[in-house]
Amino acid sequence: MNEDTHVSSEHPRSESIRIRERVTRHVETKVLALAGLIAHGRGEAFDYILGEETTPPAKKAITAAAATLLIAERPVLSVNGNVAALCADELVELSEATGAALEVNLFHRLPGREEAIEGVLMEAGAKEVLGVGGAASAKIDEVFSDRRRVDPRGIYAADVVFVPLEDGDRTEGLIRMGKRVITVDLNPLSRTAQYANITIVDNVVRAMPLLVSEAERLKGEAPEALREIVDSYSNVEALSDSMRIMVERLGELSKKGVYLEPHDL
Ligand code: PTJ
Repeated sequence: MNEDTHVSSEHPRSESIRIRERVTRHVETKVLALAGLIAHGRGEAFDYILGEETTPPAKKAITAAAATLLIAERPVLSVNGNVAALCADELVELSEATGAALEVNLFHRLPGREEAIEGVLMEAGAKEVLGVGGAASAKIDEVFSDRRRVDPRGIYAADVVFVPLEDGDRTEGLIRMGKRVITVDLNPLSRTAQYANITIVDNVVRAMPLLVSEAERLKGEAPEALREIVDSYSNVEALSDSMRIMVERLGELSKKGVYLEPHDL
């Protein structure tokens, strides 16, 4: 048994259940919005189709994302409830590796949530967290949710914003403001996945450690080499390849119908 869970590690879906238990627990701590559970379930469904592993197009997107963050002048990592619940440690590590600021930015700004997320990040080693309470005093025009409230020292002034597991319209708002947007989204059809400059179609739980190690690996490279990585990346190609992997996988499985080995019945 794992101390995080009441489910045995022998259970065929133990990792997925352990993650579910983590997000569920974070509803109680106020880190996660209730809607975050629905978002998580949607992600899981796409992950099933993807085959629950990091694909070659996701790896390319991760490399381009690391290079983009490293050459940015004012990069910011936007943190919502789901990402804080799932990868607080890696967010802090990525912030340290790239010099990006951490900013809480929520769709559901319910009382106590910003502070709860700030607490989780601080516990993971963050030195400063932007966007909490009155600090989110600037507004992004044409965004019609609480996400419009941003920190003038953070997202408002950023040139590159990392917005993992984002909902709809803010990505468009940020792009209209001239910022470059990087996202992680298992659903390549979502508005954010479609509008971002770099879309990592992968589970954030798998993508974040890879993004941190890629940022550490590329840290010493010359800016021209990093620029070359960014310029040669195509998000259209990455999305197209990710969708093709899903279609091909389903195509193969559909030939079998039953693809799991039967247990002794
Ligand atoms: O904490 P808040 O208030 O800012 O709210 C955060 C959520 C996630 C609830 C909010 O942004 C939301 O409603 O998002 P959506 O519109 O459900 O979009 C989230 C996207 O993330 C969906 O396309 C999911 O498929 C995707 N997703 C969910 N879990 C994962 C994921 N992508 C990668 N890894 C995951 N673990």
